[in-house]
Amino acid sequence: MPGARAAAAGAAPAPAGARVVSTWDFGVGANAAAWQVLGAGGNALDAVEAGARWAEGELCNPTVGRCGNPDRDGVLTLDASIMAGDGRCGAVAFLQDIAHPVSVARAVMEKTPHVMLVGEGAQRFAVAQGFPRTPLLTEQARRAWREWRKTAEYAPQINAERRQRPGDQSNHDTLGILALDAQGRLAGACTTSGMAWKLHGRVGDSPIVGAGLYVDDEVGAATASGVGEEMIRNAASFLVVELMRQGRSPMDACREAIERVVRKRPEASKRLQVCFLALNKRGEVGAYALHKGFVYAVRDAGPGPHDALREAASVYATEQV
Ligand code: SD4
Repeated sequence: MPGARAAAAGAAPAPAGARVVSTWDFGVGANAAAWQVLGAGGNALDAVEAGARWAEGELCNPTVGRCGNPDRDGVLTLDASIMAGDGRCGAVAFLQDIAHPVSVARAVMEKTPHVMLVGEGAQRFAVAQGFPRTPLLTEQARRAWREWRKTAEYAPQINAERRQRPGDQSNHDTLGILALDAQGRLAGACTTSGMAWKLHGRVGDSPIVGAGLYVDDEVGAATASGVGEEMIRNAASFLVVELMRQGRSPMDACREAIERVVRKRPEASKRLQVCFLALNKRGEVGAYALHKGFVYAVRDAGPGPHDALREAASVYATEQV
């Protein structure tokens, strides 16, 4: 099966320096999947792919993978990226009917001279690589889309990702996952169905290296969630990593990037959510959001609890749900 990579066999005790962080409530599950790799001495790249695949496949939620909400024409399109700390990266955007976009992104990285494939070309490449083509839009997502069409208003809601779509088992958002392995290698992945009810053809920040994800072994890694247009405008994940390069802590770097978003669009910032999560090469973690409500999960060799969520500080202190 393409993309499925086993953890190292005969594993020693969990490596002390390894750590993985992921966005939102489902970061706990993604971290657990990634830890199967990291805890067994595996590498950061395999770990983030495992975590992202778990989010894409193992649970049904309206913002990642097979159960995602569609665009305004009722079509589900997926975006994903993956990056290693040595600069290797791959991405897919506007991909349809392929269940594991993060693994297709990895195949783009490893098997082509390119960084990003989109739409029909990405799908054709995926099928040629052995990824099955399967219709992904669920009946539930179709119903939600029909409901949305009654007003057909595109107005992303702050922290909508933490609210349940009727009937969903769980409700989450874009998964951004960053890992540091015991050998000091960093990697990250980002996977999403993007903003619900977007224009057909819209691509967000998640598959854009430097916007939704950036990783550099010399410094650290960053990922983003929220309204992707703001991340693209500010090359935001790259910005967070560059701020860490200049000596900022992960949290300070995330805060400065958020403040940049506010300075550029102060009025719009009151109505939309933007969240950053960062991990530096020493394993220090930081996060910051525009609005209260952004949570993330951390997993390492420590005693846990491994299912605890941490809430990021924010510019606006009131939770707007
Ligand atoms: C996007 N950043 O497509 C993604 C979606 C997201 O909260 O993170 N939503 O813009």
